[in-house]
Amino acid sequence: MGTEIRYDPNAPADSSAGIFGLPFSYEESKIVYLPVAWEATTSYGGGTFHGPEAILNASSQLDLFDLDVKDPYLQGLHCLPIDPEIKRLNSEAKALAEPIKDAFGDVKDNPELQANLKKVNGCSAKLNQSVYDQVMRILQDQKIPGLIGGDHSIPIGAFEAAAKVHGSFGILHFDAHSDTRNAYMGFSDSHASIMRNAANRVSNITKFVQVGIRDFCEEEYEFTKSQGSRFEVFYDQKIMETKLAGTPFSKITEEILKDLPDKVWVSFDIDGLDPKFCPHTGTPVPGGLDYAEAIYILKTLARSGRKIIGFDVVEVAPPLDKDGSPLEPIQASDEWDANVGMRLIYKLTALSLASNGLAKWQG
Ligand SMILES: [Mn+2]
Repeated sequence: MGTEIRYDPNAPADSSAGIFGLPFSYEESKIVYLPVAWEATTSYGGGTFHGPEAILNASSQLDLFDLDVKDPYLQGLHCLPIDPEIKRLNSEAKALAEPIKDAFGDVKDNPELQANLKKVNGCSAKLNQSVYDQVMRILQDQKIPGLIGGDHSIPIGAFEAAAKVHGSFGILHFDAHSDTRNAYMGFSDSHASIMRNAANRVSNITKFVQVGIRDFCEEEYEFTKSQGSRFEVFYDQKIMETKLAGTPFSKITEEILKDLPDKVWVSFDIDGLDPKFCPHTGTPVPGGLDYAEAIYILKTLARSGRKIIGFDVVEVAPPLDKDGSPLEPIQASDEWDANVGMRLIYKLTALSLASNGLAKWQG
């Protein structure tokens, strides 16, 4: 078992190497990341299109030693290239979506906008198919997929592939937003609809546990309630009130995890965290989890005997200049969002491997 390694983790990273400065090929790797540069339907701030590239650039700064899991990188970590065709499709869809967003999705008396909307939804369908195909290949090759967004619309194809390969599973969803809107602004695959689409399209997802939710509309509140025990929402306000009243966070974590099934996909919208960890994300909301709290929940999940079958980290966005290009990181703060994102991805990687028995726990 394991890849024969000729790699010195104590040496500074070679910046020409792959993610986290590592040299592994697809074939040599147990974890394969799929970067998805996509923000066609984002409604507020842009920038998450540049998330994958920013995260890859920041990732060479990481020290590979992990206090929880022994040498996670020894199992091979490989990032697929950012697909130029998806970038092109994103630009096309974004340009078509712009006037629809300007009209707040009101297209009913405007045949031109209706045609645009149809095309945008067609672009999303192509993206979904591409993600499905690539995640299917990763899963069939018995590797664990990790998606790097991009906006939160990107993992639907991955959920569908996971459902085919794994059968039933649950989603542990970190987010400030419920993401259960019905085709927000008419977009069938809005980032604000991902969990509703997952619920409607993927019957094998038997449980949704949502954590950190603090920005949602009545329609979403009613939708999640209408799903009965399939949806369990841990609103940020409830978590914080319970914590402030003196309940230990370990107890809160136990509550969050207790009804998840054996197989779990982690869908992590970075804005589930306190915005101090993601100041440039598209739709920041005050409140949210501390980084250490999120990691504690994930570690407890991985330690519980459940398997993490895959994950996505989405909505990470670097700061942009006036023309919408990412700033050259001239100071550490320019890289902060990507720095947090890549560390979260590495921790999810380590915990996924350990939860599947592919890496050992430390001590
Ligand atoms: Mn989201």
